[in-house]
Amino acid sequence: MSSLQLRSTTTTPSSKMFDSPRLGRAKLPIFSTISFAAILLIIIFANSLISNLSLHSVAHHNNQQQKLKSTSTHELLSLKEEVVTEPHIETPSSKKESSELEIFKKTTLTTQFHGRVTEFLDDHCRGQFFMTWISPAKSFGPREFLALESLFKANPRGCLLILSRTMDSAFGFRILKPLLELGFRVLAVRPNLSSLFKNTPAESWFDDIKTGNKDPGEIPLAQNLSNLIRLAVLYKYGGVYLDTDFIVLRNFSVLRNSLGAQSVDGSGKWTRLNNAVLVFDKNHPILYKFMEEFATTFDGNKWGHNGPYLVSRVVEKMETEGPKGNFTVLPPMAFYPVDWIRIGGLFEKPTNRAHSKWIEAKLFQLTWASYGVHLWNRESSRLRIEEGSIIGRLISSHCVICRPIYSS
Ligand SMILES: *[C@@H]1O[C@H](CO)[C@@H](O)[C@H](O)[C@H]1NC(C)=O
Ligand SMILES: *[C@@H]1O[C@H](CO)[C@@H](O)[C@H](O)[C@H]1NC(C)=O
Ligand SMILES: *[C@@H]1O[C@H](CO)[C@@H](O)[C@H](O)[C@H]1NC(C)=O
Ligand SMILES: CC(=O)N[C@H]1CO[C@H](CO)[C@@H](O)[C@@H]1O
Repeated sequence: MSSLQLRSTTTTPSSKMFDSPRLGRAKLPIFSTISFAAILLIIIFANSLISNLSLHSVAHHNNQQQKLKSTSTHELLSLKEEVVTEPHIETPSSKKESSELEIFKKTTLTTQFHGRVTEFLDDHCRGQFFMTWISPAKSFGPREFLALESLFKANPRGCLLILSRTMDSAFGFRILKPLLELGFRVLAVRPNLSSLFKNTPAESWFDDIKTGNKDPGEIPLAQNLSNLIRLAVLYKYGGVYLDTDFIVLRNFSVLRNSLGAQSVDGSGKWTRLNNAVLVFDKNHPILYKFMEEFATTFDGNKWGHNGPYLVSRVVEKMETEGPKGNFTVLPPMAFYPVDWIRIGGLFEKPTNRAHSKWIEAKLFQLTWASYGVHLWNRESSRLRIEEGSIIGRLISSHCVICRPIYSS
């Protein structure tokens, strides 16, 4: 109960709108009791999280914490949310053009792809991290850079490979250079999709798209490719995939073969998984299944169909077939501690005492119980980071270069 009440002091209009009336604003006098209870709960929770329990066992201890809102509201709202993390995408305007897309072009860089990746991911990497970037390099802004900083703050020995045609350029190099100068290992690589998808279920799907046999749909192909590339790159090389709107708060070395739920029902059973964070060993069978599902059910016109819905579909199927698969579904607290609807609240400066206390408690909770925070870029990219806000404070304590953020 405690963390529910804790949430209710959020001041975003949108969250008020969706809170149930019985959760109305918390009153000041009860607040310290609540904070105390919350802290206890969080400590218990953090411990169970750290010991890497499955969603079910964690939820068993904490299911009262997870009652967010009714499933029907959720279903209604989730339609809007499963959108893009990357704006400004080049759109193929017709089928004919698809074979001429930049992303299919052969260049010296694409032919060197596999060699560059294996050379970069050497024995000195304490973790292999991957991101994709499909927008122009000039759109890789301060927010995305903060995601990189937070990754290296908590995982200084990690190696980050950004699969991107646009960032694998002189311009992209200039963006990443400050991190390289500090000794962090990051490289943007233009992918060779044929070699990435070779000997996977994605191979024939990709051939069809390339030759124009399959309609890529109205929604930009590149976005859907990003959903597939993350699966293929983990399948081929193994490691951690992260969206560029994910602020890392913890060292990922304890995680293996895991993905996260973004929502759970009253009993603690997940209702939607997300693919913004994926941690898998090379050749993990579930990645193969994800790609198989992608290739057989691809629908370029349905929001989320090849992304978050896809991983949810496959995992659900596997769970109904019985316990197997050797992977862990982590509770929302792990990667998606804040619902996309409420994400705005994290960007707001404290407005009164109750709000300040709520911010402290939330920061404490995030710091101890979450591996990171997905920022739902679609909802939050235009929000200003206010001074003293949760995001502002998290970023100041999880940066490595630490440029001023309150203007960005
Ligand atoms: C991708 O790599 C393969 C070798 O692995 C090479 O034969 C092919 O030409 C490359 N394709 C592109 C587009 O560079
Ligand atoms: C994670 O933390 C451990 C222990 O502090 C450290 O040895 C390891 O290098 C860290 N991982 C990364 C990727 O930096
Ligand atoms: C299951 O995954 C764990 C790591 O998450 C690994 O240590 C173990 O060997 C795997 N077991 C099987 C049967 O693949
Ligand atoms: C069929 C399908 O999943 N299309 C997707 C293309 O990419 C966007 C962005 O990720 C998705 O929202 C669409 O659903």
